[in-house]
Amino acid sequence: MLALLGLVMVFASCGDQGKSSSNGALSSSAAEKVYVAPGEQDDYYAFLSGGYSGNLTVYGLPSGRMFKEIPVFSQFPTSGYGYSEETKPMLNTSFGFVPWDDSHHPDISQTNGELDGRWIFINGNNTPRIARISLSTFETEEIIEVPNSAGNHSSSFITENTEYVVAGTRFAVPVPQRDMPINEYKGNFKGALSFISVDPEDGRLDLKFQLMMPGFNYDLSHPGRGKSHGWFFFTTYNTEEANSLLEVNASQNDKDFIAAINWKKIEEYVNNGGGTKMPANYAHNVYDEHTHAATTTMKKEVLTVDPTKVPGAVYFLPTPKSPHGCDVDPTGQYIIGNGKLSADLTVHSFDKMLAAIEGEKFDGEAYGIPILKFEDVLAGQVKSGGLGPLHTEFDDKGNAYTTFFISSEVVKWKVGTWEVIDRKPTYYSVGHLMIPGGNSRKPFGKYVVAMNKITKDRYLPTGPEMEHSAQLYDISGEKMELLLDFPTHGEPHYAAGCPAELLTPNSKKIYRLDENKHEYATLSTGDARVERKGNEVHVYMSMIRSHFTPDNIEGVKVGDKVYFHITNHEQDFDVPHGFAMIGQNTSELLIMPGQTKSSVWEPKEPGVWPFYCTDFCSALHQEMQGYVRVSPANSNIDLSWSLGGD
Ligand code: RUQ
Ligand code: CUA
Repeated sequence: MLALLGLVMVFASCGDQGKSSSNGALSSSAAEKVYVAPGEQDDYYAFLSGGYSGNLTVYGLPSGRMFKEIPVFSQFPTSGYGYSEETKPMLNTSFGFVPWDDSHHPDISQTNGELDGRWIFINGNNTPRIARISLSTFETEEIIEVPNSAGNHSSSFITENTEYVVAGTRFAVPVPQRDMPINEYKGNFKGALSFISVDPEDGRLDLKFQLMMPGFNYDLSHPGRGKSHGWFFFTTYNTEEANSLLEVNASQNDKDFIAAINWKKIEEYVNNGGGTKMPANYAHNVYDEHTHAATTTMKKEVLTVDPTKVPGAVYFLPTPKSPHGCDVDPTGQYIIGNGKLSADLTVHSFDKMLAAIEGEKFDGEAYGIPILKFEDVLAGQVKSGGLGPLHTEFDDKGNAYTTFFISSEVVKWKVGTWEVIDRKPTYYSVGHLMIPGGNSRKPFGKYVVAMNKITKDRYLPTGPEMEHSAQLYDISGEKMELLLDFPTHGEPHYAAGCPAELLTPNSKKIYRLDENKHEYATLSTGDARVERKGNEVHVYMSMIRSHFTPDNIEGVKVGDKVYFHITNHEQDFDVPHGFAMIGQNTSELLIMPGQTKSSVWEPKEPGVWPFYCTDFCSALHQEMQGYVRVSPANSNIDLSWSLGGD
């Protein structure tokens, strides 16, 4: 099998030099379909995970224009996220300050199974975390660390009323972590599936319970919806529980499992006092839109649930060949396992699953969890003719679209008859794909975006590495039509999209100055001042086009820690100001209208040191500057500050 994969990969990656003749040069109608004239706006938002950038990028469809990079798990000097005093706590973990992660699967909040456009969630895969981002401010508002986990990959998918966002561990680990021989993995490591509740009002996250599953690798997951609401489905691989050379050793079993979790049942069990509290240590970081600052709370306990203690809550559905994606169709009836070492897709039936459970027709058990019979739960197989299926999305007309990594294509097939309707090449080696709303009861079946792993010849070369590439297809007709290539940033895994009008009315334009509750805010220029507390100097500064108040400061000494707390007094849309100080060992601050941000500077040498606004904000932006006089440590020059000589 591996030799075959290798062969096909070589074929797939070298086969298409330039555009193949069947696709031809793009017709002018394709160009018109993606052309968004100057001044006009796109129809859809697309949020692409940034993969190893740790962030989330925002695009418009159909133009493929990138609008923004939202910093989530990584420090972002462009805005000062993770550098400013207010945002540093967002990156706290039980491992200390961790300023990077690998972000994978964004998912937009839902109400009644439809996108509601309130928040978007994304997982940090490396140091397990889940983030919640406001779709009004486009800022990361909350990050919760996930204990007892590693490789937080089968995340961050939400249930149809955003009751929970789940986080499943890819690497099984000892729970609790301890010093033990690696080769005693089998039977001893655990795979935690975490259910994090989302407050319906303010979105606050709380780790409600962790299901301690056998030590398989939990790869991806999707919620049940409609009739299967209340269930969650997770693919597994390495049911062999190998701890070395997984490439070979985790491909031994003909079938791994999809784990079907009745989370409603477990929720009930937990609400009735079930589960075991276990000591833990994990960070919960919350950013407040009114104080403009984040705080970290270290949580010390987690509620764990042993699946064998809740009869009827967890079952295994045998699924061939090391399945990757686990996708549920808009009706909630079908659960698709994308066996990445196989050519066929396996589709399980929710109704059949319930009947098999009812009839107690089991095919043995694994660690006390009943295994259902493959034939009893199988709805059908898609004989795709492709190789290496990874992920499936759905449109609003009963069709499914599956990516094939090895054969580098998107295959369209009919849900229910399983017949293949169309296939189109991707350039190259496609991973995820996204249809706006494609993971909900109500997809918007106009476009699909394919996110590819290999770019090669699609763009002008940029040295040994090229940004990954996405392809946009029109899927409104029977056949898919390739419309556009566009580069992406980092490595997009999944993406989430929605109609533009779902978000635009609520998009925040400014922060109101009269609602600014920052403890160091300077709400009127009369309050601007400089205060000394021992060797700490706090500068209460305001900014407006085109000056800082104050802009001359004297009496600072070598050895001081100077905190600049700067409030932007603008109340106009899209008028941030920046702040940067020469030699400062941090990034700039980019401060939104009405917002306060702080950064620290430790002057090393006596002198007169300038600062300036980094964002070209007015015709007199270049005049938006100032000086700090720094005297020797033993100097007795008093603190003073001024603007325009006053
Ligand atoms: S993965 S290319 Cu991180 Cu979602 Cu499948
Ligand atoms: Cu303010 Cu430039």
